[in-house]
Formats: sequence, structure tokens, C-alpha cells
Amino acid sequence: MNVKFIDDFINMCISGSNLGWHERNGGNLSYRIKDSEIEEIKESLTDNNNWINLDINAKNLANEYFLVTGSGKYFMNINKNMEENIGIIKLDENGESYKVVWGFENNGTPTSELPSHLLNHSVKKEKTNGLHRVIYHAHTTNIIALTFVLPLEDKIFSRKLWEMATECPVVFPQGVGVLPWMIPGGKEIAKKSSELMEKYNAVIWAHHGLFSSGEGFEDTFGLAHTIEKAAEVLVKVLSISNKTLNTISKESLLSLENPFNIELNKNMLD
Ligand code: 2HA
Ligand code: ZN
Repeated sequence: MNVKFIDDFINMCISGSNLGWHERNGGNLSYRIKDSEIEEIKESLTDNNNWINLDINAKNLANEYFLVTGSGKYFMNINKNMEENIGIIKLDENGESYKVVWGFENNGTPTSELPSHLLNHSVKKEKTNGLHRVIYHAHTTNIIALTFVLPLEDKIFSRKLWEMATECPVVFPQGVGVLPWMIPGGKEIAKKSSELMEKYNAVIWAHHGLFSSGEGFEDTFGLAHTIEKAAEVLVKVLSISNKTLNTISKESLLSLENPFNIELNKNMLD
């Protein structure tokens, strides 16, 4: 299908792959499709009654359509055969089951992280009055590295990342959430992630990667990129020396609030 939201979706997968965040079948992406966009492609959707239980409840996503990457599929190959590598699912009227209405050809299924994607969408739809539509999971190398050496606390990651680049507090003034190591792919990690998504637009999974949320493909990717870039700087700083001479002080961080019209999460500053 030749439509803009699918092109943008695929381009985002390729961008992440080019940055090395999607080794093998690592990472996944989902997009809550707009009614007007479903209207555009409705001729290409199939009608069926093959409902599959989700084992989660996302009531506020009832009847919504999502474009999702496929389980086991490689981001680097995504545009070679999109009908196999990605697909569109529709949720039922209770937000408890889904059916495939396009794509996932040759017995494909949605990403193993579908529960995390849907619970995060559910929280973000509620919290942003429907503005957020994209949830992205990437295996961002430097963020993963930091989860081996920093305490797994929201406050420490947020403050350290803010200090690594002046744009960080502007791009994620709420900070970032951090989850300890958990089994991927299930309901438990999905629940814990979505609880953190109540407060943050990005959640780090220790020894695994990053989730980000946003309104569109550009800002969601940009958030992950900004966080990973700051993490890269921090990895370099820690590698050069165990002592830093200079940093962005608490006062300097706070002085960004007025000119950039942001409100920093003060919990990260005490
Ligand atoms: O799709 O990234 O977390 C593979 C993964 C699972
Ligand atoms: Zn992963």
C-alpha cells in the first residue's frame, strides 16, 4: 500500500536500523491509525472474525486500528516485503482481542511486545487526550550499557541524561522512567511499563533497551535519538575519567525553564 503513514512508519524503522538499534529482529514499532487514514485504505482491508485474545484490557482502545511490526521480523528488511513484515490489527469492542485486517502474510503475527505497546497506547491516549499515537521500542546501545553501571532509578538516569546535553531537559522535561530487568514479551513488563508511561514519555528497560512515546513518527524517534545520544556522551565521559570537572548545574538546568517554556520535574533535582 502506498500511503503516507505506512511510508513514514517504514522510514522510521529504517532510520533506527541504520543507527544500529535493531540487530536481527530487535525492536518494534506501533502506530494508532487515524480514522481518516483508515478511510483511505479501507478497500485494502480484509474482513474476518479471527479474534485473538490479548490477555490484557485496553478498554479505551476499543475498535481502534494499529499498524504494527511483525514478530521475528528484521527492521532492516522491512521495506523489502512489507506485507510480510508489518500488519494492521483491529481491536474488538472491549479492547481485549484483536484481529489482523492487513499484512502479516505467510502466518506472521504482531510483535511479541504487543502487550507493552497496547498498554502504553492506552495510557498515552488517556493522558494526552488522544494526541500520542506512536510507541517505539529500540535496542539503544549506550542506554543499555548505562544500565550496568548506574543505579536503576528514574532520578539518577534523568538527572545524568539531562546533564549530558543542553537539549535534553528541553526535550524530556519530565525525565525518564527505569525498569529493572524483567522477562520481555509479556503482560507483567507491559503493566510496569505503562505505569511509568503515566509519568514519562520514555521508559528504559534495564539490560534491554528503550521505549518512547509521541504524537508522530518524527518526535517519537527524535526522543529516543536524543536520549541515546546523551547516553553515548555519558558512556564516553565515564570512559575517559572517573571524575568530571564540569557539568550543567542544577541552577543552569532550572534557568532553561523560562526561555524554553518548560517545567522540569523537580523530583529529579533534589
Ligand atoms: O522484537 O525487541 O523485546 C524483539 C524485541 C523484544
Ligand atoms: Zn526488545
